[in-house]
Amino acid sequence: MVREEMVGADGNRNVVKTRRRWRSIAFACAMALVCAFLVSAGKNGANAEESRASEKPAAEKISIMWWNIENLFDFVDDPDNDGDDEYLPGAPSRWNEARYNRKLERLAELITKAEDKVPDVICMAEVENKRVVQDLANKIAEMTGGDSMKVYHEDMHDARGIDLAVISRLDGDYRVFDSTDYFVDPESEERRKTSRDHAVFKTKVGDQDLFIFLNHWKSRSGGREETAARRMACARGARAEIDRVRRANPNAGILATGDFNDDYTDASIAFGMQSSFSEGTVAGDLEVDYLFNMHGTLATYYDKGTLFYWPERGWNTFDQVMVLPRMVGISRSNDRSRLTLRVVDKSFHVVHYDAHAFHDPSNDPRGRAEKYLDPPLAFREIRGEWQDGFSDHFPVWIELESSR
Ligand SMILES: [Ca+2]
Ligand SMILES: [Ca+2]
Ligand SMILES: [Ca+2]
Repeated sequence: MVREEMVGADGNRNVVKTRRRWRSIAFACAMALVCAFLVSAGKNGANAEESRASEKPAAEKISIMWWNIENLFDFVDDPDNDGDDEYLPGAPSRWNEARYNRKLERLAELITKAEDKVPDVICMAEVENKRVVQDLANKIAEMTGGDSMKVYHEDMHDARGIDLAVISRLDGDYRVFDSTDYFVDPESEERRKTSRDHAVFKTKVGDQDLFIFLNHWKSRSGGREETAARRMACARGARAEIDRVRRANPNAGILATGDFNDDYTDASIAFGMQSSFSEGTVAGDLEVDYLFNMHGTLATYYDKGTLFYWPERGWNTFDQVMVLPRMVGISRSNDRSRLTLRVVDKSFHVVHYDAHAFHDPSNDPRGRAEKYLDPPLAFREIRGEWQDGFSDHFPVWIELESSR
C-alpha cells in the first residue's frame, strides 16, 4: 500500500528507494527488539542470581523423627519445679552428671546411627528445659562432626515441668498452645493438671509451607477408661488449632505427630483428631475432614508398636503421624488446595535400632520369633538392675518431598 502511494512521476526509482528505506527501518527495529530482549534477559538472570544468593533455598525433601525420649532431666535442682526432684543426685534414682551425660550420648547415638541419615527435624517429648535440648543438639553435633542444629523450645504447663521441643537444621517458627478450653470442666482449677499444652513448628519444604503439630497427651496413669476424657480434651484442643491454621493457610502441609497415649484405633484419635487409617474411608466419606493416620500403612502387629506394656505383655501404638489426605495421594472431590507436598512412599516406619531392643527370650507372649518382638530398652533401673538403654518408646520416622 505504501509502495503504491509513492508511485508518481518517477515511479520506479521512488519505489526502489522506498523499499530500501523500509528495509533499513525494519532492520533497525528488529535490532532494537533483539537488543531489548538481550538486555531484559540479562537483567532477569541477574535478578534470579541475586535472589538465589540472598535467600537460601528450602530443602525439597526432608526427614522427620518423632521420639518420646523419656525424662531428659538435667542434674540441677530447679527450685520452682518439684517435678525435677526425683532427678537429683540425692533422690532414689541417684541421677547425676555422669548419668545425664550418658543419657545424652545414648539419645544422640540413636539419632545419628539408627538410619542412613540424621533427621532434618527431630520432634521430642519429655525434656526438662531448653538447656537439656541444647545439650542434646551439641551432643549430636559432636557425633556427626557438624554444626549444632537449631533448638526450638518453650516451657509448658506440665506438673513435672516436662516439655515438647524441636531440634532441626531447618529455619522455622515454634509456638506452644493449650487445649484447656476443651477440657470437660474448663472452669476447674484442676484444668491445667488434667489437660496438656501442645506445640506447632512451622517450616518450609521447597516452596511449600509445612506445619508440624507436636502432641504429648495425658497418660493412662489412673486407669485407661478413667483418664480417657483427658485425652479426648487434648484431641479436641489439638484439632481445633489444626483447623484454625488450615483456614488461614489453605495450601499448607499439615502433619500431626506425638505420643498420644492412645492407640491409632482409639476414640480420641478417630473422633477427637478425626484421623482414619483407612484409605477408603478417607477418600469416600466427605462428611468428615479427615487426617490420614500413617499407621494404616504398616503391615504387622510388630511393625506398629512403639511402646511395650509389660503388665499385659502387649504393644501400644501411642506414637503416630497423621497428615492431610492429599499428602499421601488420596484425592477428595471437595479438596481445593494447591498443596504439592507428598509423603515419600513407604518412608513412614517405627525406628528399630538394634541396641535399643531389650533382648529377653522370656518376653515372648505368643511363642513367636519376629525380629522386633523385643521391646524398647529404657535408660533406668528395671527390676533392680540398671539398664543402659535409651527410652521406653521407639521413635517414628517419615519423609516428605515437595513435588513441583
Ligand atoms: Ca533439674
Ligand atoms: Ca525442684
Ligand atoms: Ca520445663
